[in-house]
Amino acid sequence: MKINKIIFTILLLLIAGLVVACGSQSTPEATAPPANEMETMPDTEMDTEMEDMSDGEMEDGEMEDMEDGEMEDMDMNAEVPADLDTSLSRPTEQGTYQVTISSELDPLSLNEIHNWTIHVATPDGTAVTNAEITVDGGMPVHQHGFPTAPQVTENLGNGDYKLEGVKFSMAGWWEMHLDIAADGQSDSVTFNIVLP
Ligand SMILES: [Cu+2]
Repeated sequence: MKINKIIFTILLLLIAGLVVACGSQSTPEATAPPANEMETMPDTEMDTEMEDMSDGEMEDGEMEDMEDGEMEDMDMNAEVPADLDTSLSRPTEQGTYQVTISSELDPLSLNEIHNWTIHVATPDGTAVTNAEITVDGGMPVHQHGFPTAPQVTENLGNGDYKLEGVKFSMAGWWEMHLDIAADGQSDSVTFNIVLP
């Protein structure tokens, strides 16, 4: 814990230095005491900071500790749009397919690698049994991707496909984006998943 606090303080000093170096705008944030800086920082500066962390100044473990401790005042759910559609069954963007996803890990929890099943059907409900599916995603507010590289590894038949290696490393809003191709057609769909 002591080490984490030292690292946290160093980070705050770095950020303060960055703010001074970046400019002459004397915003209230720039002169705020460090203790309040995390809360009062505008989103753009926060993003910069998160990226800096992921560039290696902090290891994953330390990041988690921070979420548990010093950063606990940051409500990740405040970043989730109020009208976000979190349905796990959605039509693709062009309406080519109806796609339903379900997690083997239920309820979802942080930092557990787990699998999902993807079901692909036509709009009238006929299973699409020969789809090629690629997956990516991440946290749109933080502009970072998945911490793992989830892949469809198995065609289970009846329009079901096994998606392996999903991990959510932070609370908040994640997007899971699927590109689906079959019979010379392709379409995509994005699911919104909120981790508590
Ligand atoms: Cu994030």
